[in-house]
This record gives sequence, structure tokens and C-alpha cells, in this order.
Amino acid sequence: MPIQIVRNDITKMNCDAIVNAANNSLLGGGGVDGAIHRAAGEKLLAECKKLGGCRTGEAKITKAYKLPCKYIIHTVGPVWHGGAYGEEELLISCYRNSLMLAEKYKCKSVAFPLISAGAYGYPKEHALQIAVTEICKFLMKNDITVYIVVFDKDCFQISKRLIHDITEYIDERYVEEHYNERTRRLMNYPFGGQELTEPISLSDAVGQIDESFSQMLIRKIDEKGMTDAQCYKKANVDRKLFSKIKNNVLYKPKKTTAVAFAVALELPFGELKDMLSKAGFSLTHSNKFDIIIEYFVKKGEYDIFKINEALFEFDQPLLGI
Ligand code: AR6
Repeated sequence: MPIQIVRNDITKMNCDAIVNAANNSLLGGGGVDGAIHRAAGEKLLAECKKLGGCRTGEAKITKAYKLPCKYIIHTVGPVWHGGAYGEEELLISCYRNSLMLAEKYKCKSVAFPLISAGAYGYPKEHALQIAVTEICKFLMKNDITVYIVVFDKDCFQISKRLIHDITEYIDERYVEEHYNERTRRLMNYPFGGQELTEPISLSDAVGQIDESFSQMLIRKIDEKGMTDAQCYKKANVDRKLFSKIKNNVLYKPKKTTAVAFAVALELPFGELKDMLSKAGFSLTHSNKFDIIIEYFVKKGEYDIFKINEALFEFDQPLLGI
């Protein structure tokens, strides 16, 4: 099952478990810890007192009391001291140990805050990268849904350089498209007549009839030597949805799903557009989502989580799911 990145207050998450970025005492504090204790009520503190604290990198579980979830997994992230004091390994352990506990308690959905990325000072971008990497590794072997909950947009800053590059890319293409649109309109309506629709070539039309999205997907998975699971996991799509697509030759996925598969298959831009057309979609320069996809694919960058970070930053729908 996939990772979902959501902007929310973690105490509002209605899933099996939420993770708390606690301190060694487990007796509450500020940030997300304070919010969780306040929302869960005093009984949480009473249970925490019996746990005897928690070492950095480890995790302990309690009931959730007044919260909508069933469990709270308390983990203690490292304090950032510059990176040379084993911070990364400790943060990795937080994710691994929390996920292991979630599995042990048969949780089907877990929500994480960005551990250590607040009061403990871990650089946010790096903290997010570790979260995504560790959660992905876990999801390769386990069928659960994991949410990364970010509180505000600042928690989720992709590198300034990347934002700059994408913004520039969008700006250039918006201009190009609007110019072309204007020119096309002028050419198509010289006397105020109706716009001419661009004819689709016969071979394209036949191609679209010959092979459906579902068939192309299965063919490409075979050609790439991937297993089905490798492909849908890489696409951040869950097994049930993949089965639906596979078993229904005429299934029409959402655009975000269709793009996710094309990205997981690492299709070059032309083939990606071809695959999208099988699901009835195209990419244009008149919306940011399309331009961002084009930006990454043309650069040969197929990491879906990186693409999703950028889509998130630009308030666009995310791939997969
Ligand atoms: N929901 C989701 N995310 C939140 C929320 C919320 N309600 N509140 C804050 N965040 P922090 P740490 C984000 O400081 O760095 C406590 O005092 C926040 O924006 O809560 O691991 C403990 O007792 C940030 O991105 O945890 C410890 O002493 C992330 O959650 C210490 O802070 C983590 O920020 C732990 O520090």
C-alpha cells in the first residue's frame, strides 16, 4: 500500500495508529507531543508514566484514549548536533521501530509526523527524505497505508533550487502555450468561425483501439522485466486498484494513476503520452501538473516521491494512491 502525504494536525488522523515525536521521559512536552497529550487526555500520561521512558531511536506503544485512532506509538528522535553524532542512524531506527510496532499490533494505517524536524532541529528536507526512504522500504514487504503528516507548508520544503528550476520551467511553458493558443485561435477563427479540432492520425486512432490502457500496462511491465508488485508499489498504487485495472481490459484510471504507472515504468516522454492517451488523457502546457510531470520525465527523473514532493509544493494532485 502506498504512502500518502497529507497536510493536517496529526491528532485528527483517523487511522489505526499515530506516531508521537516524544522525548526520553515520555511524559509529554511541546510540539506534536504536547498536541497529542492534550487531545488524548490525562489517561495517556498515566499510561506513559508506567513505561519507564524510552531510549532515542526506540519506540513504545500506548492506547490512544480520546483520539480517533487506536494506538499511539511513541518514538524519540535524535537531537540534531550537526550530523556527525549518529543522528541519521537514530532517525532511521525511529521509523523502523515504529513500523515494526505497528505491524506487531496489526495496524493497517499509520500516520507519522516529521520526527525530529521541529524542536530537535533536524534539517527538514533531510528528515523528510529519511522518512520516505524508510517507509518505502517497509512498504515493499508490508501491506499497510502510511501517512506522512505535515503540519504546515514550511515543514515540507523541497530544495529551493528545485523549486526555482520548476518554476522557471512552468513559466517558460505557460508563455509558450499561451502564445501558441493565441496564434492558433487567430488562425482558426479568422472570420469568427468555429475552432477546428485537430484531427488525430489514423494510425493513432487504430493504436488506441488496438490496445487499451490495461493491456499496455501489462505489456510494459513484461517488457521491463518487472513483477506486478514491483510496478504498483513503485507507482505508489495499492494492490486492489492494480487488480481492478489488470482484470478489466477497459478500465479507465484517474489521470494521477495513469501517470504514476507510466512513471513507475520509466517510460520516455513520448511513450508516457501514448500511455496516457489510452486512458483518454493528454499533457498540455496549460496546467502546472502536466508541466511538472514533463519536467521530471524529460530529465529522466522517475522517483515518484520526489515528483510528489514537487507536486505538493505547487499544490497539485499527487501521483498514485
Ligand atoms: N500535527 C502534525 N505535525 C505537527 C504537529 C501536529 N499537531 N505539531 C507539530 N508538528 P516537534 P521533534 C510538526 O517539535 O523535533 C517535544 O517537546 C512540527 O512542525 O513536535 O521530534 C517533545 O517532547 C515538526 O515538523 O518534534 C520533545 O522534547 C514535527 O511535527 C521534542 O519536542 C516535529 O516537531 C521533540 O522534537
